[in-house]
Amino acid sequence: MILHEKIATQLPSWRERYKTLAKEHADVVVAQVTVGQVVGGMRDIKSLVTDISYVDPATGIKFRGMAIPEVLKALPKPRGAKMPYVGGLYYLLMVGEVPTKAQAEEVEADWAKRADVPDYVYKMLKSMPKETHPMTLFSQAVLALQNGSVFAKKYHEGMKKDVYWEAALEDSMDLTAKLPVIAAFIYRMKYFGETKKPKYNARQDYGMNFARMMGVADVKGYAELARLYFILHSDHESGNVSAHTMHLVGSALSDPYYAFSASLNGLAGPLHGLANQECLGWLMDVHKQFGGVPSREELYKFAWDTLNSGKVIPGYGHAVLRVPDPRYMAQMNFAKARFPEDELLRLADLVFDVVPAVLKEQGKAKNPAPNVDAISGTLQYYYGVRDFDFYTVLFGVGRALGVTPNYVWARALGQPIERPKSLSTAMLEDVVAKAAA
Ligand code: CMX
Repeated sequence: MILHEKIATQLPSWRERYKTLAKEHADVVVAQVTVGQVVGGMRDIKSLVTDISYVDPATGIKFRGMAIPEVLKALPKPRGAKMPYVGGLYYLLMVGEVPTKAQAEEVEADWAKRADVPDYVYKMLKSMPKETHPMTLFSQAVLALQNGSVFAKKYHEGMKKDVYWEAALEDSMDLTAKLPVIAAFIYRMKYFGETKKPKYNARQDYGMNFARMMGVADVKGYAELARLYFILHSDHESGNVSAHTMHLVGSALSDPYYAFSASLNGLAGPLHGLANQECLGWLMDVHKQFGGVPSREELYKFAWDTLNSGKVIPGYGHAVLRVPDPRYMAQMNFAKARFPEDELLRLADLVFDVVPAVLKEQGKAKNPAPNVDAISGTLQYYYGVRDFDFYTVLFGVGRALGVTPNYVWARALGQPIERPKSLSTAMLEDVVAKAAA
């Protein structure tokens, strides 16, 4: 397998660098930790290592050192497509190099061979109550696949530590190959009552397969969006809930299925992956209230009304970023190039014009600019995927592409089990008293 060969070649030098840090520089101080950070969700504490992606507050996410526009330009594309092969992005994240077209196609071909989902998984999904949330179904399906984990099997057979990553890579390829099939099945079953097994076509790429299996009207257009969406949602450093959960659970040597199912459960939370449906909901509220796109003045007032009622304006602000999220910009550019006249898109664009000024006036948000969620639902809606509660499943398919390379490299570098230290409230008060003395 091409990813295996590449990682195997790079591994000795990475292991050497990692070992040097751990053995020779273990006592070097990285940063101070404040009481605010301890009681504030460990915000910004520099305590994770990843070389897959980095969020730069001033420029946004970088995948293996490359900004979003660079990634979209440099990665090879299927014939006739403007958006890159998802397999090319996976190659980039796994090995840190831009693949040739042949290399990206090799990953895609490997996925096609692994995309078959066992019957018992479909049976299990079909037996769940109708009102089950699609994220519950998605996470359950991933957990059900754990039965086939190469990592778990080899671990119990006594696999040596220095080859953990090989089994992790096998599981990661199997898992990411099956996710679009499972997601599309859940979509057709839940919202259309169809339970036919989706068929992955080896002659089509990941994005096209997903679009076709989803049964949308404009398969070609939606395939382009799927490629973009999965790439943009893949990775965002390791501290966010879904990525960190994958890392934490994986650090116990739970296999990639166990770890990713847990990661999805975190993604399902309203403060994480669920935000995109709230953003579209807010836009729809505006649309409904004014019977279309309002004037600037009307929108200005509506935004203030939202703030005055004690709510946040969804899709705006960010914990780390201090500029418009490049993932937002990439999706906005995509939509403007394809359906500039769409009413919801025009509304989203007006919001981009008006809301940052309102948030600045209010003076609370550190970043009044839009984040990725401000627009992603609008694009899905345009292509007919209108069941809001499904959007987090889409996010989950994309997120797997980032968290599995992190899992593979964590095993390759022998990253240990996570075990931060807890303090009691009294101990923390004691720290404060001593600092004041
Ligand atoms: N509307 C209204 N108020 C906002 C705001 C917004 N969009 N964004 C931030 N604020 C407020 C915060 O609620 C906070 O108020 P308090 O001091 O009263 O608690 C203040 O501004 C300072 O917050 P911050 O430091 O700028 O932002 P945080 O790091 O605490 O939170 C985030 C970041 C994204 C949760 C926040 O901006 C928010 O709630 N945005 C709206 C929801 C949203 O879009 N979520 C999707 C996030 C996507 C992602 O993480 O990738």
